[in-house]
Amino acid sequence: VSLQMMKHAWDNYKRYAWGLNELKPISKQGHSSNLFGNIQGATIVDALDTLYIMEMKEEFKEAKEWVEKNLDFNVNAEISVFEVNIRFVGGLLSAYYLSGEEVFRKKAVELGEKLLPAFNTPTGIPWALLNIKSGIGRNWPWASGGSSILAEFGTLHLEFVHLSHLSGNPVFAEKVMNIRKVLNRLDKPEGLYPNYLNPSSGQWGQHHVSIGGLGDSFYEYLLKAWLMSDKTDEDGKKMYYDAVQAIETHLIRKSSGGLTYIAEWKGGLLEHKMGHLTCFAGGMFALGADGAPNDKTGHHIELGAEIARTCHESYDRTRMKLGPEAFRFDGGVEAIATRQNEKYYILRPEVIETYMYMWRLTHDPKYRQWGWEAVEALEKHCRVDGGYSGLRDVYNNHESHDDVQQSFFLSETLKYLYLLFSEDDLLPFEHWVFNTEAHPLPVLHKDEGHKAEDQK
Ligand code: DMJ
Repeated sequence: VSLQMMKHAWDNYKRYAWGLNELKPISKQGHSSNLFGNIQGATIVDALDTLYIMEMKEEFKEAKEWVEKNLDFNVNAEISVFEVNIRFVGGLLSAYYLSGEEVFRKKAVELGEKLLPAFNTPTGIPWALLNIKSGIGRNWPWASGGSSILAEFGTLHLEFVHLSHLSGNPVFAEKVMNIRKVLNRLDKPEGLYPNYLNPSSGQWGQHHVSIGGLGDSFYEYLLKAWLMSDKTDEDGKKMYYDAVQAIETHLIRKSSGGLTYIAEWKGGLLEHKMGHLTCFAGGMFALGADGAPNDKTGHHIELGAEIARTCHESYDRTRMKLGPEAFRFDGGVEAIATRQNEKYYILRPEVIETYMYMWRLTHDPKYRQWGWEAVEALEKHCRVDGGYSGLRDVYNNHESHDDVQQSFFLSETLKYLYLLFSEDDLLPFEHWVFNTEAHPLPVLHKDEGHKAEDQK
């Protein structure tokens, strides 16, 4: 069924927004996000590997032809380094590793080179925003005292290691290893990583800590860097398990109704709120369980299962059976959004992502049932004639559509659903890690040198 969903999402993108970044499924036209500047075709590049995995051969071929003829990085555009890395570099790398088509390798390396000037800061911690023509970078004006964002500069590692691997140019890997070095030199409050770091002074900004937005994929990439290195990256391993220890001590709490959640930390005070984005952590804890120190494997699986259950509750306690952007555990509620501006659902993948990891790692059938509930809800409330749309309020009786079909719906949400209902030997975890946009990258096996490219 996720294949039929993919076809509906793709066909409508193709009909109404071909070559543009995203589709507006209600107004049936293109949607351009300033995250990608003038770079076009986000949905095409994000969807390449999903099309490949689902064996949608015609569509993959059309997408490849578009990339060959039209994907152009010689534009005057200010882009988000993080978004372009996870969607475009990640999408091109996966398309290359899966299909072996040289054009994807070439474009990935070309784009990687365009991103390098972002690292020209006193510390080497990259800027958030970069003009890829002039090479001038800056940070988000709203970020604490000119800081770079942990989840942005901390979510380049996997792709940059592969860029060095595929280009033979060590510069990419050097840039991300230097980020590690800067982080390792700093004192961490209570062992936690603040979301903000100033790239000029090398000092933390505000002491806000989150496993959701602004922090999330930094932690994910520590674990996955270790897994992708065939468990040779001991530094990544240590940083991951130390961070999880601090998160458990300071951020993870249980509600009076028995739901485990991950709160946000602001200078030592907890905000009892969990974002939809934070729900990815259930899958992360389970994926990292195998290497957990001090006999904690079972404990990390259990933690993953608890987070999955809480996030399922956040879906189940809505009218539309799709989860809100953020839910709270205070003021007499549990796993429910209380503020109007936190009640929306924008086709995000994190809860389904966690179901997929939990299913593969435990084979408890409830994860497939929960995934199926999400499919039914998406079909009922998000599917429209012109594609799939996000919702403004998941507690309402009537749908109010936001009119955006996010590119991550095709790269992540539908891919994770497909994997949830596939056999374990499709992209097995021993050989592949998924970047934070669900683009699979091969594990670089110790003894096999450059043979990793051949793994399908
Ligand atoms: C995606 O771009 C990635 O999953 C990212 O890590 C977080 N935000 C979206 C999906 O919600």
